[in-house]
Formats: sequence, structure tokens, C-alpha cells
Amino acid sequence: MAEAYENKLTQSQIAELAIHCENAELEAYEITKITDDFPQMTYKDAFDIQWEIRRRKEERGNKIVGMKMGLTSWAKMAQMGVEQPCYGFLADYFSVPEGGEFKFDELIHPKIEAELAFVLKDELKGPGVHIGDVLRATDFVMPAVEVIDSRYKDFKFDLKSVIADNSSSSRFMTGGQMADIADLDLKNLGVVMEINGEVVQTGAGAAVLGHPAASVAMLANMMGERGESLPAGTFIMIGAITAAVQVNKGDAFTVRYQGLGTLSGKFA
Ligand code: OOG
Ligand code: MG
Repeated sequence: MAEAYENKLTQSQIAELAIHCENAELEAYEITKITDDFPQMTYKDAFDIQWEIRRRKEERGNKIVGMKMGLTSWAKMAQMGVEQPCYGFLADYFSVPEGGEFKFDELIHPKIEAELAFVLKDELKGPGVHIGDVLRATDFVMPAVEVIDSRYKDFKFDLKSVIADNSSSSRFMTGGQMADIADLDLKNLGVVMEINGEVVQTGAGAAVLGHPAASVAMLANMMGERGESLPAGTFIMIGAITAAVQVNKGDAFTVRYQGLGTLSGKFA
């Protein structure tokens, strides 16, 4: 990110835009992308809006249960027309138990993604975090499915707008089997996504920045820019391995993960 890490919006504009984006999320309605109205917005402004949404949720009593990276695979970057990864946070109510149902009517235009999640046993704090640090600090890996639901009209945005919108975070599911990273070939780890019994996407771990652990390193380094770390115990989704797939009410999905079991559920 070439631009200076500084604000061009005022604190009150940041607070208002956080309410604007969060209300669209909570009440499931579309908004126009915020850079249309605030073209001067910087990356720092965008992250400040996201962190203000997070603060509002915590103030209301929600717990932050993890982090997610987004736009970490070429499939996703090409699909969304954005060429840089982003991150977001996961709140307690985003989580749906394995085999459960995502409530379609709570969402705007959801898409489903096949992901992997790392759970840390040691803190990671950027700058300077590399894959080796991530592998050393990882407790175990588990499969995850993310449901993204951009609040922007027609799911179209630029990088700053999507960061402010908590990187489209909406729901997720994890479960399957956990595994020690020493027992996995993370680059070659295959995933197969089926919707209503038909294979719709396939991919392998290396699609995510060449190695899934690189995504966790990038997250630690991006958060380090704000003086934030990833504490021991943090659950981190690495970003979709394949393109995201639009779903409809009533759809059933199964995602198979090589060596990590299967996650399935439904949009009801
Ligand atoms: C942004 C979030 C992308 C991923 O895994 O790449 C994401 C979006 O495409 O709406 O979660
Ligand atoms: Mg994702």
C-alpha cells in the first residue's frame, strides 16, 4: 500500500461510516460503496471504520472469536477485481455449528467459500513474521467454510470499501478433523466443494499465497502496522482457496478436505 498510513476522514465521519456499514450488516440491506461518497478515504480510514465496528460489537457484548484473511488467492482476486489481500474479524454470532443451517433471510446475497483455519498456540506479532514463525506458533489446522455477504450493491466494491465493511465477513462453520501441521501437506491439500451434490469448485492449499501459512504471516504483519498482535489461541481463516459460489435458499453444501474430513450444511 503505497499511500501514507494516515487519515483523510475525521473521527466523526469514521464513526458515522461504521454505523452505516454495521447497520447494513445487522439488518441485511445493500448500501452503495462508501468510496463513491468519500473518494479521499485512505486505507487507514478503512481499517479505522472496521475497528470501530468491532469496538461497537464488543461494547454490545459480542465476543470476537477469530480473524479472517480475504482475497488471498488469485481465484478470489480475479473474481472480485481486487489485487491485494485484506483482513476482517469474526464475531461470536457469525459461527454456525458443523452440519447446521445458515439462515438465508438474515443475509443479503451470500456466497460460500472453502477455507482452512489455523489455531495458534503462541502469539504472533508483526512486523517481520514469516512462514517459519507461523508454523512454529500453530497448534493445529482445521477445515472451515466461510459465508461472505458484502453489504455493497451487487457485491461490487474496491479494496478500501471492502475493508471498511469488515471484508464481507458474515458467517462461518468449522469442525471436521483437526490435524497437526506436521501431518499435512498444506500446499497440496485438496478441497472439493459440492452444492446440491454437484462439484462446483476444486482447489489446493497453494492457491492461497503459495502456502496457507503465508496468509497467517501476512495477517500478523498487517495487524502489526496497528500495533495489534494475534494472541495464543487465535482462530484464523486463511482466505478462500477457490472462487466464492453464490448460493440460494434451500441449497445444501459439502466441502471435502484432504486429510481433514468434511463440512456440510444448508442454507435454510
Ligand atoms: C471479500 C472477502 C473475501 C476470501 O476468503 O477471499 C474473502 C469479498 O470477496 O467479498 O473472504
Ligand atoms: Mg473468506
